Amino acid sequence: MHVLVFDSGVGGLSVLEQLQQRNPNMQYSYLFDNLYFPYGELDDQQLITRVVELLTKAVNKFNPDLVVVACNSASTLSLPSLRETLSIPIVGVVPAIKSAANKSITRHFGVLATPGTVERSYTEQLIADFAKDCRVELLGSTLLVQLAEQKLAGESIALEDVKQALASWLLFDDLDCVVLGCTHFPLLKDEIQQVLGERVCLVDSGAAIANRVHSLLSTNEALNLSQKKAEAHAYCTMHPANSSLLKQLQAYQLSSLQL
Ligand code: DGN
Repeated sequence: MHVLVFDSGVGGLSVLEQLQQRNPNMQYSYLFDNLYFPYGELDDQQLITRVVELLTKAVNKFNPDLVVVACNSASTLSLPSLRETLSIPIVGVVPAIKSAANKSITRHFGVLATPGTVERSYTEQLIADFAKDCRVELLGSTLLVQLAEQKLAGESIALEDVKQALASWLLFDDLDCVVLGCTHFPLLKDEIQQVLGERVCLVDSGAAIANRVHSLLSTNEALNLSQKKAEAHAYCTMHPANSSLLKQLQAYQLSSLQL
């Protein structure tokens, strides 16, 4: 079984890690579209066109059994077009609002995502469907996405910058849950927790996605018979200029693709 995991940057590696833990016998390819990064700032039509075109070409090239769109910004917009165009299962990653609504005791929680994701009607609908009785704070931050990329590249990041990004939430004393609605943000879990304090529970979609992929693919006998842990290979759409990032990605034998 071959799973193609896709994001605009390296944030989706947080999802890949959960997938590998839950489904160790699958083969993974990780594709990130750094040529168009960051997705959180593209306009809607641009983003749909780019994601559908790129994933159509990638599916033709890699022939995966399933695609995980490990990007909330892309998933909240392009899943219907992707499912219309591609004939294999597409699993999207969207903000874990239902899970936060189930967990929040104060009925006051936050959704931390990219500026694109917090403005989407998809997110509004998730709140209407699952968190009608909650007060929900929405915060879109490109700074946090950049800090996560920096951290993954092995560069040091200032806690003060994380604090600045979350400043408006520090005024709330009853916020008890925060949805990490961008796959970059689990990479900053420790810093976000430190700034918001231990009373705030951080919720992401990684484990739920890993379970979903397991239930979609585990009916296949090949998966159950295979014992070998497959490696993950990473592909990008533009050779990264950042040498520390390249070093961090060495384990994935990164190569750039002309798709
Ligand atoms: N990791 C992406 C997400 O989950 O929305 C966003 C990264 C970006 O392109 N800004």
